[in-house]
Amino acid sequence: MQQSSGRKIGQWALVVGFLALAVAGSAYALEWNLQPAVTKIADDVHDLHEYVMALIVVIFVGVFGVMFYSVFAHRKAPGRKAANFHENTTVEIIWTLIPLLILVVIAWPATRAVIAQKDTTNSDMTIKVTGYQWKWGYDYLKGEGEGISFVSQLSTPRDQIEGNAPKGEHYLLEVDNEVIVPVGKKVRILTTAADVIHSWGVPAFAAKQDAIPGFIRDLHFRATKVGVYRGQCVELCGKEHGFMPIVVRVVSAADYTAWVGEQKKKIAASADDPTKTYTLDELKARGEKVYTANCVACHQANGKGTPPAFPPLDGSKIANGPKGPHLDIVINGKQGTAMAAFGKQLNDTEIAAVVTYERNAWGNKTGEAIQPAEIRPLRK
Ligand code: HEC
Ligand SMILES: [Cu+2]
Repeated sequence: MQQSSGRKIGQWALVVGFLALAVAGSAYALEWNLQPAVTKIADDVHDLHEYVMALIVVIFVGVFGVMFYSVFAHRKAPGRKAANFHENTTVEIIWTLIPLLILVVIAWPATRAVIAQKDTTNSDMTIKVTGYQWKWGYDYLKGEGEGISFVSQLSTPRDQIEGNAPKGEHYLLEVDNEVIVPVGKKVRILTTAADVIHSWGVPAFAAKQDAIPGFIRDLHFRATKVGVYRGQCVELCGKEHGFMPIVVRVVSAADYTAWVGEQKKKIAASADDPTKTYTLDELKARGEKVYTANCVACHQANGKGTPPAFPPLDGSKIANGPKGPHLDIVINGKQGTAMAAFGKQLNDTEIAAVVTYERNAWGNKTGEAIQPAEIRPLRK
């Protein structure tokens, strides 16, 4: 007797402890709800969430009510004989039908929401999103902004990440180049990736889709409110997975047009004119940049390469011989080796510049300037 009442007190203490924890927990996490919805779909998802939640509460109270009542009312007393009942067809039919009904009333609206979420037809504009370790590339493919493309990277200072500076308001949720879209327009996003699987998602839009190398998936959203909405890569993609946020800035139609105009001007200003003639020094300076961005990983900044895998360019027969074979290997690559066909990645000016640089850097002194106009005829 003594022992069992002690155990009872212990059990009650446990229950009270859990309740206290739950209350304290929810008071602490004041922002317990989903992010405010900014699209019709997100609205539907919230409604669905609340509806299912209510349903679950009813089921919870029903099931646990019966259970606790049974435990209490039919608890075992000394000498009591247990009731013995089997195979009650009515009860079996009821307990099959009720869950079936519950499933239907959940599945019906849920399926409708999922179908609406997947319907990417009739979009006003299309943006391709490419996941990289660890940043996002954006290419505006259809609509007013067609031709705009940029890379968007985390802009939180390293000091904050390493704990040497106080954390900012949008810690790890801020980027250098935001995705700009107009309010009220249906935006279709194509997702893909260049290395491993990433996933593009913005909770306020209820929009999320894996970005898979070699595949194109799509999603859409139509933002109803101007504002800045933040998301993150939501597929574990390696060491900096938590450092590739997504920031979408929804602006008015007029602001969007202005932004597009600005971007187009920038593109025009930075475009290379493939018919222009440059001096040797101009080509070398530009070529060094192209080389640093595209070639140092294998051939090294000092041109010595890492033989035998990656040959040195300093003193190489190709970089010091006739320009034909040199241009050929850079434009077309070398099949079966790591030397890629850079003709697909670089424009005429960049190829002319990098080859000129290689022919005049380190110990290489051909004194030869290769002009962009020479590249076009060599492209296949
Ligand atoms: C991923 C590694 C890699 C990168 C990046 C790379 N290369 Fe190469 N490159 C190679 C390999 C491997 C070879 C040797 C191919 C072979 O077996 O002939 C090579 C050969 C060459 C050669 C011929 C050298 C010789 O003497 O045989 C030239 C010229 C060259 N690369 C230029 C470039 C330029 C210009 C870039 C940047 C735009 C570049 N490479 C980027 C791997 C690379
Ligand atoms: Cu990722």
